[in-house]
Amino acid sequence: MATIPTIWTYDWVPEGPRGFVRDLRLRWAAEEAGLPYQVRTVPFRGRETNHLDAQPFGQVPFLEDGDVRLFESGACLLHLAGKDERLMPRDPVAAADTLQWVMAALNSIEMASVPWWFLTVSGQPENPLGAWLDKRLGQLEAVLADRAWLAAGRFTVADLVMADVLRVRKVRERGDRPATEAYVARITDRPAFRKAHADQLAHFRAADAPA
Ligand SMILES: N[C@@H](CCC(=O)N[C@@H](CS)C(=O)NCC(=O)O)C(=O)O
Repeated sequence: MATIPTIWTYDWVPEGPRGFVRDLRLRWAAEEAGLPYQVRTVPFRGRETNHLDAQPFGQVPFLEDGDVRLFESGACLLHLAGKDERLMPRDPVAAADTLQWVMAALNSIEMASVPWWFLTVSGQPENPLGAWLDKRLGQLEAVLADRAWLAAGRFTVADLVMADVLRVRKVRERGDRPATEAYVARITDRPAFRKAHADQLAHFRAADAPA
């Protein structure tokens, strides 16, 4: 019997990260592909040690699909994308294009935006990473000014992960980048994103309810 993929997240998180916990990427991908899935949780409290066998950094998300166990949202997304052509085209040229933009989202944009964000929210008056982030965002703006989708001429998992990286409010507010702003607004208006987002908010809200 085929197993239903299980997306693992925390049982609860504080208000701030709600709507941005990366299990949302996996929920969103499954929704886009029409894949059935279930969500299970590990305790947020004690996360440094309580699930290191599944996620060696004590983070979420991680994914179970039959015998496949994966951590890192990018790896989990590529696994899900392998199941459905809507996320990753089967044509090798289009698939390679999609793959490179997934990696660019994680390894060229998020690898600048996350450290910048951490320094910003920790109150650094002069964030030394701002110029680096601005350069990357400006280069991406030039790409998005020319095309509606990052890869393959249509929506792919590359747009999903890039839009998720870019939709962080402080990143969005940084500079005037109309093509990027229109791109993020359009991608996050997809019904699959809206459902995944609403489901994550409901999941954490339910955990606030008194027992
Ligand atoms: N590179 C990892 C990052 C995972 C990550 O940052 N997870 C956050 C939630 S979105 C987390 O678990 N934070 C809690 C912590 O680091 O203690 C991925 O993409 O899966």
